Amino acid sequence: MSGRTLSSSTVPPAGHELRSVHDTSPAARRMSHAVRRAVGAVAIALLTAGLAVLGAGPAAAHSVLVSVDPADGAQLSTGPARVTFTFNENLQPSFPSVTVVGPDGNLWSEGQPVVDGPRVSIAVRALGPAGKYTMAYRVTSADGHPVSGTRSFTLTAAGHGTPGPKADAASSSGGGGSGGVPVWVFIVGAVVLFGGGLAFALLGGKTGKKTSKR
Ligand SMILES: [Cu+2]
Repeated sequence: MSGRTLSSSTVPPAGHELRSVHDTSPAARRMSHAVRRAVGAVAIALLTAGLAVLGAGPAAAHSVLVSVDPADGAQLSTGPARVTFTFNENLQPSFPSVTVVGPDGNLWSEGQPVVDGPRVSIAVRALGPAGKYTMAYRVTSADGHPVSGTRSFTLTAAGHGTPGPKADAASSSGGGGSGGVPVWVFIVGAVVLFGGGLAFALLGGKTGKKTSKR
């Protein structure tokens, strides 16, 4: 009996509620539409934000090295004419650097690196000593960030080529030589300035004390 009364008492209100929803004024209906739209907009915003966060990795990533010729770890009996790094997208042509450094620490690449779409390459001399040659790249990614790395191949039979300059000397003269004032000049300058300021402050303090005493 109680169950029946419960059901009979609950059903009418439900129907009433339903009816009342249908009977709402146009203004109220517009309100609910607006709310639904707002909720939908928020949901879409959250979803796109989530996707953006998820997509941030790949979308904002640097250009990625896809392959190198000769292949990383290759065993070669004769040296390659060029070393070519290929990336997943076109590189920016600014400030590319590609070097091939031999087991003797000498530079075996020569000339300037060439950027061609997704590739950057450099000419290589006839090689010298057998052993590991390190191929290094530093390029400007499509997104403007620099990317760099090294790969290597092994020359199994010594060649008769003549090396370029020492890799260290070449890189330091290229990087620091034109850079101008070395760091130690700034350090000495800072020490002199600081020391001078300190001496002035101390002397000034002493004379101040003396004059105040008198
Ligand atoms: Cu980047």
